[in-house]
Amino acid sequence: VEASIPEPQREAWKRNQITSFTDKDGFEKEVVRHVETTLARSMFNCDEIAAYSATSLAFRDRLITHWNRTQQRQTYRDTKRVYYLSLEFLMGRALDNAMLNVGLKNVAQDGLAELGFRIEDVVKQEHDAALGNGGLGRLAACFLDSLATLNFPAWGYGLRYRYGIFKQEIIDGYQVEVPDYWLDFNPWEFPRHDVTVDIQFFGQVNKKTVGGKTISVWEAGEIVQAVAYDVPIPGYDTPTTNNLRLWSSKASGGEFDFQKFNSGDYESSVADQQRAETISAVLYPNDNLERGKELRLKQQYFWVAASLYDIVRRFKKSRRSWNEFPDQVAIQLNDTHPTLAIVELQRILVDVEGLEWDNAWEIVTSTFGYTNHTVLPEALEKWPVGLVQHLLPRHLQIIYDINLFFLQSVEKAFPDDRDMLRRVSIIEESQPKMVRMAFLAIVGSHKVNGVAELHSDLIKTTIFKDFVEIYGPDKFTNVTNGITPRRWLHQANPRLSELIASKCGGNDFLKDLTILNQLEKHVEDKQFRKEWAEIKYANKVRLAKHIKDTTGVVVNPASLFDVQVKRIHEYKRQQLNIFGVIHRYLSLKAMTPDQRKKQLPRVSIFGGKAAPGYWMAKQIIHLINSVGAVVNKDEDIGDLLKVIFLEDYNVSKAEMICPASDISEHISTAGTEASGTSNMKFVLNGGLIIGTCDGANIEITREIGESNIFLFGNLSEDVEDLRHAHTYGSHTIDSDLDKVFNEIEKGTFGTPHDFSAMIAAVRQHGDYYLVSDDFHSYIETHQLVDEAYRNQDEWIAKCITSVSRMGFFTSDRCINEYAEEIWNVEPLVVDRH
Ligand code: BZD
Repeated sequence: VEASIPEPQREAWKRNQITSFTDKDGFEKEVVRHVETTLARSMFNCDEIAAYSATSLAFRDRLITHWNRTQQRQTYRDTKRVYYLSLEFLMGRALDNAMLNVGLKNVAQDGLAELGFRIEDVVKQEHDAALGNGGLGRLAACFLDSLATLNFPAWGYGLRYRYGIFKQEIIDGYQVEVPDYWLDFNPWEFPRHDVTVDIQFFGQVNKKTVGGKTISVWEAGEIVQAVAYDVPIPGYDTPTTNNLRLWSSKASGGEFDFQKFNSGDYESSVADQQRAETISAVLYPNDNLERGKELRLKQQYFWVAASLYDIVRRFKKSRRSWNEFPDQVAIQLNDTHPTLAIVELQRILVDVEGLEWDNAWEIVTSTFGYTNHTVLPEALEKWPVGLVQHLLPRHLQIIYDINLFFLQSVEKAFPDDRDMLRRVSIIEESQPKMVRMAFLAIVGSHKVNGVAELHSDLIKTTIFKDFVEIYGPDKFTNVTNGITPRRWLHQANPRLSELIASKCGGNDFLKDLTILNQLEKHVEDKQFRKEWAEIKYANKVRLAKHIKDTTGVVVNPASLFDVQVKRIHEYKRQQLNIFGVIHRYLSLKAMTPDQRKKQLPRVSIFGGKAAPGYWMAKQIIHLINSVGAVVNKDEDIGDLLKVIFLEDYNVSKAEMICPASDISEHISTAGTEASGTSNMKFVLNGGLIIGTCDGANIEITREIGESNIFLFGNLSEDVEDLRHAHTYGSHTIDSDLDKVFNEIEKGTFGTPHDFSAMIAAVRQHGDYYLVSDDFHSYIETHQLVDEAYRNQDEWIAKCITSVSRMGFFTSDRCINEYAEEIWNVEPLVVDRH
């Protein structure tokens, strides 16, 4: 059925075009209408949740209009589009962001006040959309914001998990995971029951001859339906509203298998339905660890196949030749999770569209770009050949052919290096054989990038060294990560944003972050410094209240707030931090009351989730809480030291925590943290950082100046030798760290046995993360932090100077680099009406 309205009837549509509200009265009308009709409630029955729902629906209506127009414009102009494929989008809350991006937060604030609500309370009703683990997922969310703000015709593609990352509860000092069922009421998604794709699994491959040509036909063993759910992504201060399309799985052929149903097998038809829905049921909660689960591979293929079908369907509408595909389509792979897209596109072009292999392969490699986010070997994705064969028989054949042609070309170029073939083969000849997804991603893409300079250099000299020889250095590039200043400054820290605007000629800095450099000429301005300090203090008061409400511990906002919030991982070294805290505690205990009076009060704040199966990470959480339990009630210590573990760290908590930090910790073993992005968030919010020479810390130092950051520890080029020495030489533990261990073993922080593995990792098992090597320098650097903080005036000056030099770290700059160097796409200029 033709869905387009014929010309004569279109007049009526145009006459009735929806106009969205632009002022307070219009907004209030919409809220009341939604409360009374959509929600079927009234002023006698309207709580904050209802106010949140109605406000969201009012803004959602507004977004839809812009969203539809954006899609029409992009279809009409038909220029090259970018597709960002990510298994994770860690979006956080949408309402506040929508209000700010649309520029009507003040209108909503006034309107809600008249209707009897405080906007801050209303905004807090929203459940975070937590479809991600950490940095990788949040980066994808920042990128969507920048793509829309910069008017790029771009789509995000992901999975609509029924359960996002688990909620963390701390019970008796231990992490307990609780399912995150977030879809109860989600006004920000639109089910597209008409946009579905049948996805097949298992089965076998048959050869068929059609018109003298032999083609492979993949006969399905199982079919699952993908249903699209669309989420509007508003740009800041532009009508461009892009689309994030998330796929949800259900059994194909409707609610039930009617044959089974009619034959009386009702239970098994329901079971089939549930099995299909399992695919998009839950986000895997591991970050930087791959566990090779079949369901994970099913998720990957399900999402990739649905997305490619959609992309190809859109391309085909314009009736261009296949060779134009890379001129119309750029697909970015967020890590190796979507690497099967390379194989799937080759399959579509060869098996379905009948292109020759070489022609198809040229199109495929020109289309894809691959971003690597880690060098940790345990995080590099590999799938057993047998599993791929079983689940995706045709894809395995194609992978073998890709590998064959690739290895042939390598052999030709490096005839004397037999070992090279073994090293670079996409198939690892292990027991069992494995498909190396990163290698497949490199071979199938035209550009590979790392996410910070050091990291991009490291991948070129370590894990991908051979590929640099094979393809030359130009295929490998760096795009240093960035963050969106809209969410991470304007939304998270409205008072600081306003103060900055008052010195930078208005809000333009939110679209061109280099304008922050205008702050520098005000550094000496006493009044400005005072206001700056007041805002920081107010943000600390807000966090102190949250700490009191959630943990019962009272902290003094005048203390130095020292924050480490991120996923718990040995390489991120929260253990180094807590050992340092114990060292501080022991030093304070050893002082006379008079000496103590001269010490600077400090609050050590931790937060972050451990993967449910990561035992050591859970022990670290337990130690932090055990230390807190002792220190926080020690009357000798009082305000001088408090140790806090904040439960359930997530995006919305980060928005409260970042603005409240004086110093934050980014202390990974050198060479392990690809970039880090919270380091940028903290500095942008007027906090200083203590860090190792790792990831983006290095570029942050270059931008803000060495005197504005506290760097410590060994360098990445020394790591290998140190590790070697630990294992093969004599390994002596730092004497201060040894005292810390002895105290733990005395039972000061509870049953010593609970922490024996953490200590053994350093003392007996080679101290892989160099905790002992860096301990002394870490402690010394914290003393420098204390000294620097005593001079508040200078401290504030450092903070202001740092913020003024953070312009580089906007995700807008990143997206422009990707657009120019990898995607070759241009923004679609829009007029505002
Ligand atoms: O990606 C992170 C890196 O560890 C950070 O250094 C970097 O800043 C960000 C963004 O580039 N990687 C992840 O967050 N990785 C994962 O969450 C992940 C998830 C599933 C599987 C493997 C890794």
